[in-house]
Amino acid sequence: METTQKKRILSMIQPTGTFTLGNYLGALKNFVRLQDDYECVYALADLHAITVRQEPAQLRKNTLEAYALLLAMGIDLEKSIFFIQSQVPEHSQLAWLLNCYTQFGELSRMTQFKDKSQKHADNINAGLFTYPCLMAADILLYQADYVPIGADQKQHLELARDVAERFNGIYSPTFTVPAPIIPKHGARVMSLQDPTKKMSKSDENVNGFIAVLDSPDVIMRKMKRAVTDSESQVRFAEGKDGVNNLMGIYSCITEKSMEEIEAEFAGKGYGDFKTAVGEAVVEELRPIQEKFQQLIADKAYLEQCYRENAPKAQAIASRTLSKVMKKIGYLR
Ligand code: ATP
Ligand code: LTN
Repeated sequence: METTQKKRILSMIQPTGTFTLGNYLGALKNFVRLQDDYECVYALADLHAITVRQEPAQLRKNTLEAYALLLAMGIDLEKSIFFIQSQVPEHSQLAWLLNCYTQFGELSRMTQFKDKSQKHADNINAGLFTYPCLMAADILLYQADYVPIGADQKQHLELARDVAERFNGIYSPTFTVPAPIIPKHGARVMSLQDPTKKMSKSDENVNGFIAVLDSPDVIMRKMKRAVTDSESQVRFAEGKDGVNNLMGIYSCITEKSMEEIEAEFAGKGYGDFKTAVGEAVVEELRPIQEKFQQLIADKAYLEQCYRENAPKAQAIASRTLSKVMKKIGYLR
């Protein structure tokens, strides 16, 4: 019998295009790191993806590539469960139930809804609005203790906590109330072109983001073009958003502190600094890119992996859903 004392982790990412350095440093790198100390459950949030219109063939391609890319980054199926959300129907089922324990006012305060409805003014669908209920279902189904996310998802996690506490209060303890894990550096990687905005894969200016699969040449070029300031001194300070951002990226990869980075580049210009950051990024991503190319060539292996992992996730999710339905008063 399995007797595990490990706390459980759950996190997901939407398979909506190539992942950026922001996704990697803010969330995905942590997914990999946490696998030894926690029981981890990870998934591709393809149900979430359709809050924005997706072309069917492209969604299929993105999902398979995202699956390969996360394996390439080091998600280890011997240690963790890694599945595709739409293959475990309990997510949709619990999401509906949680919709009825979430207030319109709470959802109206979500900043991502406000941002995305501005960006996609022609398609402000109900799913975009109730998306945090689906995210709460994702987390609560697995009784997760911790959820690794970037800073932009903190508000959604707080809503999941509120809904869990509310449900537990109305009935009896049912859900574990989850806590976020947000990295110290990398939690909010900013655009290289406008360091007051978060780095985003949907940025129309491709120089604003580095994609995890960008070639070394492209990475170095984008780094060299990154917006800095006129001071020409590598130090972490207010008003130096561009430099702060590059220092954050460098720190996240090399694990050097801001003081160590300032000392390393004392007396040097931004040119040397950008080259060093660019090279660190290239070296960090190189093994991931190589592994990705091997994995994406082996579709049969990928299919076998996600097919095996869905029932493992479902075994956990269905237990929680059953408990919830019984408490609400459904005939079983
Ligand atoms: P889009 O740019 O289309 O809004 P996204 O890049 O934000 O999408 P998501 O799937 O929403 O991608 O995010 C996946 C994970 O990556 C989340 O945990 C999120 O917090 C994290 N993340 C996204 N962008 C950044 C960023 N710039 N810095 C740090 N973490 C990020
Ligand atoms: N909403 C997240 C993706 C996501 C997620 C989750 C993250 C869906 N379900 C559960 C953590 C836990 C996003 O858009 N970044």
